[in-house]
Amino acid sequence: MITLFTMEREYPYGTLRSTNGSKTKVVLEEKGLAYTVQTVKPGDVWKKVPEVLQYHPLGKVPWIVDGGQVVYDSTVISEYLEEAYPVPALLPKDPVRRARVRALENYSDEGVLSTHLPMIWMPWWSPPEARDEAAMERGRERLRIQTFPFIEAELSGREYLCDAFTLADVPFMSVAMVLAVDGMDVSGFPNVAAYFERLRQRPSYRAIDPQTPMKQSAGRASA
Ligand SMILES: N[C@@H](CCC(=O)N[C@@H](CS)C(=O)NCC(=O)O)C(=O)O
Repeated sequence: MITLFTMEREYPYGTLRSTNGSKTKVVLEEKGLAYTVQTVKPGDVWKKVPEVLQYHPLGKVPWIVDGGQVVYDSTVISEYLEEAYPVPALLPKDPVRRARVRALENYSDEGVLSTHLPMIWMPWWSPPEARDEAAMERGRERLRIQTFPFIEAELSGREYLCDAFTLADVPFMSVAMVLAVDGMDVSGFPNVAAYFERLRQRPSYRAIDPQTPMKQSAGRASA
């Protein structure tokens, strides 16, 4: 049984989840693996307490424990799960296509999940009166100017970023989750808008859907 350590918290407008932890949850779900979720207190992550640092030396989530083995960093976890549990495959076999998947996954991690997206997502974890709306709008503007034109073009003639659903699409499951709460209008990017709807229709999205309460999303295979 795999244990996923991540941050999740219930709010009146839905269950908010770590975007990187959500990546791991989606991969576990797509592979149909049995897992349980242990929530880590956001305060313990921000304060980098020893109980977190002993598992993740950067003091972040997610990490997993699989058969006593600790693996941290969502991208490394995805690659680990792909190698340890190869069916169904989330990476193509062809080296050129594998490189495309990895490049797009890296683009989303570096260019969206660790940059523009937290500008929108972090304030949702605070009370409405504490939110800096102007900063949130700057995050949306960066998605509009930098991210969505690129993704719109990459999706031309494709349902997913590398044709079939792969690890390249996993970070965008988290973007779809964030924007479901935020309500950002993406209609100016028809391929992107249809892609988000397609991602939200996948059974694995249910585990990170803000409408799914914490206790119902702790790994369907473990219930
Ligand atoms: N590259 C890491 C990034 C992990 C990350 O930034 N996680 C956030 C939560 S989504 C976190 O723990 N932030 C706390 C911090 O940066 O101190 C991954 O992909 O797992």
